[in-house]
Amino acid sequence: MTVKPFLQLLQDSKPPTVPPIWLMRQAGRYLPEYRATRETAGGFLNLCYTPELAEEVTLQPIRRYDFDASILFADILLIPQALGQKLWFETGEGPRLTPIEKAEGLDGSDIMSTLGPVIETVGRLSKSLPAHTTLIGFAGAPWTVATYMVAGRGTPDQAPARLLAESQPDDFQSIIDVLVEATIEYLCAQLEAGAEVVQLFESWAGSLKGAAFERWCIAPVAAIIDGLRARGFNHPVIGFPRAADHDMGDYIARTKCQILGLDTFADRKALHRDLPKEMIVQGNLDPLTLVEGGAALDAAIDAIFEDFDGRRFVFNLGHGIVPQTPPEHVAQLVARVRNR
Ligand code: 1CP
Repeated sequence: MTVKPFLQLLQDSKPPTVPPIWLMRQAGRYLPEYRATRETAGGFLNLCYTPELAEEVTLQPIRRYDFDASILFADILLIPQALGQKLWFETGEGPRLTPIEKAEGLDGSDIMSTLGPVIETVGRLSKSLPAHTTLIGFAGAPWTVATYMVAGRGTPDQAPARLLAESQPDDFQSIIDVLVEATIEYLCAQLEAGAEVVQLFESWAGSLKGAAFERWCIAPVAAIIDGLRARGFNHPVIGFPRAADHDMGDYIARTKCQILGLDTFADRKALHRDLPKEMIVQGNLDPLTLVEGGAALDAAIDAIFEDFDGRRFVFNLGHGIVPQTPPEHVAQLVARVRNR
């Protein structure tokens, strides 16, 4: 049996000398081969929904860097589209959706007819990945996905969703409930097709505090993880509540995620001191330090090893790779992590 370093980390009680490494957005525009395949696909959504091309772009960073984990190529906004909301990508501007204020009009009865090709991509990857590479599936966490559904686009402060959640909590809850059910179904299908771990991306956790954080971030993620367990899927889950340092203890206690993703600005020393010592963390190199490269990159990598000394961790960035990242800096990073 080939050892998969990523899954092995979860089995062992002590940290390995070399931690498993993968990077958020490891497939993407910083790679010339990604840009070429995206061109062939004729747009980002076509790329997501064409299994052989989505498989190809997922494999590209694995061929270059031999990461320990591979993340399915798709997007968190495919679920709203599968629920019937109109989704398109404006060139150079990011996603656009027709904004909604309640669940009326969303139809969760047949999401797999839209998401089927993504599941086919997972099945292909589970056969084509190297034997030591772990396949990570994913979905957006409901709050983050809802911020896009309500605003119809990415927003700096998530104001439309926050306002709706405050002023019409029942309507907002109805959207979250539909998302929880759809996400359970989608993740179960990914796991059934061969994903070995799933990550829930809560990119906008930082815009909620206190009771709102409990209700809209923690409770839906806990319901999704419970839902997976109730259906017999006991796979590890990575929770990534970005910019929610203040509430990490509650988040891990209530969601029971196995790995906690830390964003770029997370206070590593404080978290290492305060989190249960068996909790596995993932992160949190600044993506801009990866753009910089050189001695600054080496020093930042070493600081992560020092700060997490004695704890099991997965080496990753604190957020996704940015398009201007020189591919050779990623090679430098992987070599440094593996050969320190
Ligand atoms: O090629 C292109 O021009 C599209 C750029 C792109 C890519 C490469 C988008 C549009 N999505 C993706 C892929 C993607 N998105 C993955 C694939 C796997 C990998 O990591 O390699 C994943 C996991 C995501 C997740 C995602 N999509 C998140 C959560 C993580 C994060 O970055 O915070 C979010 C918020 C999205 C929405 C989205 N999709 C794309 C963009 C540009 C955005 C952000 C929009 C915004 O807020 O302005």
